[in-house]
Amino acid sequence: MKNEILKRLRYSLGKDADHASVYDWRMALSLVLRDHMVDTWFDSTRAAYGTSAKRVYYLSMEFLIGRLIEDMISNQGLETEARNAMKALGQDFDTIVHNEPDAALGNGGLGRLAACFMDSLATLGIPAYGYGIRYEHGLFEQSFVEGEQMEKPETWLSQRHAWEFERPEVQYRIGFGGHVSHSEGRAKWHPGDSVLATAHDTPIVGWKGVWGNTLRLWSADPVRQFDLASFNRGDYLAAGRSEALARTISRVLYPDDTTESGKELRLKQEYFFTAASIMDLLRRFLSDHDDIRALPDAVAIQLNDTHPAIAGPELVRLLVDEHGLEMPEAIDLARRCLAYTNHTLLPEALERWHEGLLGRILPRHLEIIRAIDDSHQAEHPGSPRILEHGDVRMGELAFIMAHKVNGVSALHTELVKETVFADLHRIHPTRIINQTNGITPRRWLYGCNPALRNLISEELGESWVSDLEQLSALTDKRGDSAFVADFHAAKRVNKVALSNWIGQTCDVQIDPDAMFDVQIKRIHEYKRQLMNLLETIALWNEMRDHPEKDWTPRVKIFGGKAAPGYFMAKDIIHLINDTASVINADPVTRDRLKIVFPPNYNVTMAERLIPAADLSEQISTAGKEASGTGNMKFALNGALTIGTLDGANVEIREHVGSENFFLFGLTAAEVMERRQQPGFSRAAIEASPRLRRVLGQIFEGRFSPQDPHRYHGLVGMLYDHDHFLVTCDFDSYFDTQRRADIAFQSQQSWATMALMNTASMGWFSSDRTIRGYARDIWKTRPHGALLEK
Ligand code: DL6
Repeated sequence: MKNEILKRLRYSLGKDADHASVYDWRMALSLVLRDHMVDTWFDSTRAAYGTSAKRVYYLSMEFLIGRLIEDMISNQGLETEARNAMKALGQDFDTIVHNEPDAALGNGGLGRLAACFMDSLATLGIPAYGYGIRYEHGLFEQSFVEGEQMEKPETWLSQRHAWEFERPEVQYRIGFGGHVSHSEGRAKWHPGDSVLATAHDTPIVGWKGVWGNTLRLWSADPVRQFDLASFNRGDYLAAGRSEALARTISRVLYPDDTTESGKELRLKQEYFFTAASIMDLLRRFLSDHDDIRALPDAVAIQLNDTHPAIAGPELVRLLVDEHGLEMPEAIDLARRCLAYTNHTLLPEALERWHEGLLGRILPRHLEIIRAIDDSHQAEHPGSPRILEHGDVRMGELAFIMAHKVNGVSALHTELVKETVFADLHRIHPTRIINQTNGITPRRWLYGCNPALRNLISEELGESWVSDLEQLSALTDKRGDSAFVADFHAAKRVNKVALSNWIGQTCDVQIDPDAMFDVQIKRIHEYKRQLMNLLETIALWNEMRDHPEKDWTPRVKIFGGKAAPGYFMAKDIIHLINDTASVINADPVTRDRLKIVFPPNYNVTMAERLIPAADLSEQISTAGKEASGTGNMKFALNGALTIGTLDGANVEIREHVGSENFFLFGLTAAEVMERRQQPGFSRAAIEASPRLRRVLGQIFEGRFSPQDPHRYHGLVGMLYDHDHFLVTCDFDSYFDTQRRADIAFQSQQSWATMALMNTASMGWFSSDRTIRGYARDIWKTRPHGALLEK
C-alpha cells in the first residue's frame, strides 16, 4: 500500500513525498482505497445484470454521509495496512483522516438514515442505487458570536471529492415550464427551460468488501448546445436562463427540514433529481428488457419522505407520453414500483405546493396529478383529494401512488394511521406498514468507538459487526465484575479523549468522572432542548442553595443547528450559551456543573460525543419525534437514555429493559388531551415553584444582564402557548434526572446498566431494517452471496 500511495501521489496529484501536504497524502490514500473498491463494485454490477436481479432505487434529497475514509478502510478490512503504510511514510494517520471534509448533504435524521441504509444495502448485497443531489454547499457551517448562531456557507467541494467518478456521458435533460400540446389523444410537454443532470458516482462497499453499490448524485449543468442554438437565433434570454438555472439548482441544500421553504427553487430541485433518477433507472431497465410492463419485477423505488413524490407523476408521464401506455395502466404500473416512507407528523413539514406554482413549473405533471386524483376519487368516492383548496398535497400524492407506505417506528406508524393518513388508511387498510429505523453498526460502534469495539471483539470475535444481535451474548457478562470494569474503562477512555477535545475547542475544562449528559440533534421546540436547559438552571439553583450536599457532577453537552429562519430555535441556542457563561464561571458550582455547546455539530462530532456519553437526552414531546436514530446510537455505545415514550424510544426501552432506561413525561395520548385544557401551561408553572423560579430568573435577565429583556418573548411563550408542553413535563423530568444522579453514584451498577444497553441494541441495526424493507416492500433478496469470497 505504501508504494501504491506514493504512485498516486506522484501520478494523480503531481507531488513528490517531500512536498506533499496533509491534503495530498489524504487524497493519495483515498484514491488507493477507491482503487481497492473498484473490482468489487464492478463484480457486483455484473452480477446484478447477469441475474436480472431486481434493483432498489432509494430516492432521497439528503445523504448525510459525513467523512467516508474510515468506512472505506474498515469495510474493506484495510485498517492495519493503511495505518502501517502511513507510518512508513512518516505521516500521522489520524491527522490524515481528520483532513477529510464532513460531507453534510443533509439536515439531520432523514439524511443520516439514508446514509446508514446505503451501508446496509451494500453489506447485505442488495443491488441498489442511492439517488440524490450533489449540492455544492451542504448544511451551513455554524459558529457562535456572543452566543448567537451565525451561518456561513459550507464548502465541502472546495477540494476535490476523493471518492466520486464523474460521468459526463450520463446526462439527462430536465425540463421546466413551457406548455403542453394535445393532439390525437396524446399529450406532449414542451418545456420552456431545461438543464442537464450529470451523474457523479460514489461506490459504497459493504462490510468485508463483498458487495458494492452506487451512490449517484446529480449536479446541474447548462444545456450548452441548446444555448448555442438559441444564441444563434438571437434568443439570448433563453441562452442565459439555462445557465442561471443550472447554477442555482444544485447549489445549496435547504437548511430547513421542518418548514416549507424556498418554494420555487426547492420544487425545481425536487423535480430535477427525481426526473434524472427515473430516466436513469428506465434507461437501465430498457437496456436488458423489452417489455415495459415488466418494470415492477425489476424496479423498486423508495421515496425518502415526500421530497421525491413527483416520481409518481413523472413515471406516469414517461409511460404514457413516451411509451404509449394508457393512463390507468401507467398509474397501476408506477404504483407497483413505488413505496413511500413518512418521517414526520409535524403539519408544517408536510409538503404542499400551490397548484399555480406547480402548474407553471411542471404543467404536464399537474395534468397527470389531476388524472391520478380523479381516478382515485372515482374508485373511492369521498376519499381525501390530492388537490385541495388550490394546493397539491404531496403526502396524499405519495400515499396514493405507493403500494406501501411505511412509518419509521411502531408508535409513529400507529399515529400515521390515526392522524395524517387516517382516511386513506381506512380505504387502503394494508398499505401502511411499520419499518422501525436502524443504524449501521459499522460506523456507529465499530468505527467510532475502538475502545468498546475491541472489548466486544475480544469476547465475541468480529462476526457481530454484520450480525448485531450477537451482542445479546454480552448479557451473560453483567455479573462478571472484571468485564463490567473493562466496559467502564472503555467508556472512560472515550470520556478522557472528549474532555481533552472540549478543553481545546471550547476552552472549558471538564471532569472526565462527571456524568456526561448529552443532547445532540437539530434545535427544535419539539425536541425540547429548552426543557433540558431549564432543568440545568433548576439544578444549579439547588446546588447553590445546598452546596453541602453530595451532588453528582454533571457536564451538560449540547450540539445542533437551528434553521436560519427559525427564530425561537435561535433564541434557545442563545439562551444556552448565555446560561453557560454564567454557570461555568460560578465558583460555587464550577466543579460540579458545566454546560458546553461546541459549535458546528455534524456527523464527525457525533462520532466523538456518542462514545463518551453517559446519559442520552431523548426528551421530545410524546408523539412528535417520528423515530430518532441518535437515541439508538447512544444506547448501542452504552449510554443510558432519559426519555419520553416517543418514537423509537418506546422500542429501545422494551429491548434494554425498563430498569435500564429513565422514563418520564406524558404519553402521546395524554399530550393531546392536556393541550385541550385551557391555560394548561400557566397551571403547570403555578404548580411548580422550581420552574417558576427559573423562569423568573430568565425573565429578569439573570443570564443576559447586558440585555435583560432578551428572553421575555421566550418566557411569554411558555406561559401562553407552550405547544410542546415543556412546562407540563418539567417536574417529572427534573425528578427523573435526580434518579439518574443517584444511580450514577454507584459506578459499578451504572456500568452494568450501560452494558445491558449495548447488549440489547442488536435489533436496531439498519441491516434488520433493510431486511424488513426487502421482505415487506421491495420483494427482493440479497445477492451478496453470489460474490462471497
Ligand atoms: O426517519 C429518520 C428521521 C427520524 O428518526 C426523526 O425522528 C424524524 O424527525 C426525521 N424526519 C425528518 C423529516 N422532517 N422533519 N421533521 O428529518 O426522520
